Amino acid sequence: MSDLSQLGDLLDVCLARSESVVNPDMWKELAALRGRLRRRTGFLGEILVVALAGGTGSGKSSLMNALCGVRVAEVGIERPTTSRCLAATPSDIVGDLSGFVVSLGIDEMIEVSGLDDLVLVDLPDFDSTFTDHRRIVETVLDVVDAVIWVFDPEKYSDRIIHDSFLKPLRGHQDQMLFVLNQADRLEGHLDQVKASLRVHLRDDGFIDPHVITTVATASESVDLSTDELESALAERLDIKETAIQGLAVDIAHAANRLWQHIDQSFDELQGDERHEAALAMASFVSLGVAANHVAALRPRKDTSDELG
Ligand SMILES: Nc1nc2c(ncn2[C@@H]2O[C@H](COP(=O)(O)OP(=O)(O)OP(=O)(O)O)[C@@H](O)[C@H]2O)c(=O)[nH]1
Ligand SMILES: [Mg+2]
Repeated sequence: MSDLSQLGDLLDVCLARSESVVNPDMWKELAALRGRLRRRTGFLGEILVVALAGGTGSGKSSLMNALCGVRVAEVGIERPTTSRCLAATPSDIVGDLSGFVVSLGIDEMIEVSGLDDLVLVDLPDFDSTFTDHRRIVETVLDVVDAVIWVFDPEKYSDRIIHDSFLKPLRGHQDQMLFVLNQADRLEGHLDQVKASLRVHLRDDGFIDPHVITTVATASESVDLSTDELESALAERLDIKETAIQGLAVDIAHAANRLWQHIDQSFDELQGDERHEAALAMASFVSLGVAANHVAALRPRKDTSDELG
């Protein structure tokens, strides 16, 4: 079990054992921390879970293969090629994935030795006629850390993508990475198309959208180009880790505060009340140790971002 799931379980135990023991406001603060932990970590706290979304043929599966360094997803000429959800995961975390797999409705998982801190989910396209596809994309957004929206040179201004998907999701800008793929096909026009895509995204309601360009298939004359996207993903993981570290510090402080709060009146308690208070204090000690452990695992950064 991961450190973060363990921390979540300990928080649940503390909440159950302390409800009748501590002051209700303090208990509510603890419950709020549990909510923040759940939201921040999704199902895989130490890993960035990223879905690839976009129109059919934009190059989602090709980009997944390029990021994995091996061919894991089917790439095709006939559309749509991908009709099922496929996840590529680092090899050693499959045991932690069951909740995630169920909630996303993932059909197939492939372990990729080259992936470190990244789970990639190749989604079916969302402009084909299968309403099922749209449902999958919508479900995924609640669970993943980031979504890479893959555009191609032909359909980057597609109304379905902008009106039905991106506009309603403008509030989730922090989760989005916009990629213009097949950049090799835009020789001489790349800057122009990039600027035009930025205008569309601004019209959708995204503030100062950044567009990353990629080449997801190599040929004799063209190299793969995914460096900028990989840097952006690494940056996302840093932000996520910093947020989790800050949350772990808050949980450690809360555990300490609640332990002291119970301890102050402990001597006056008798019988069952004393027993319950002792159990709650023991749980808060374990929680404090676990939270300090999670906080110490991650490099400390100056940013005091609050994404919870
Ligand atoms: N020139 C060029 N072709 C690309 C690039 N990326 C993908 N392709 C081609 O575009 C076609 C579609 O790629 P896929 O990766 O199957 O696209 P997809 O988005 O997964 O498509 P669906 O599964 O149908 O939704 C394939 O023929 C790829 O070889 C690229 O960067 N440059
Ligand atoms: Mg595909």
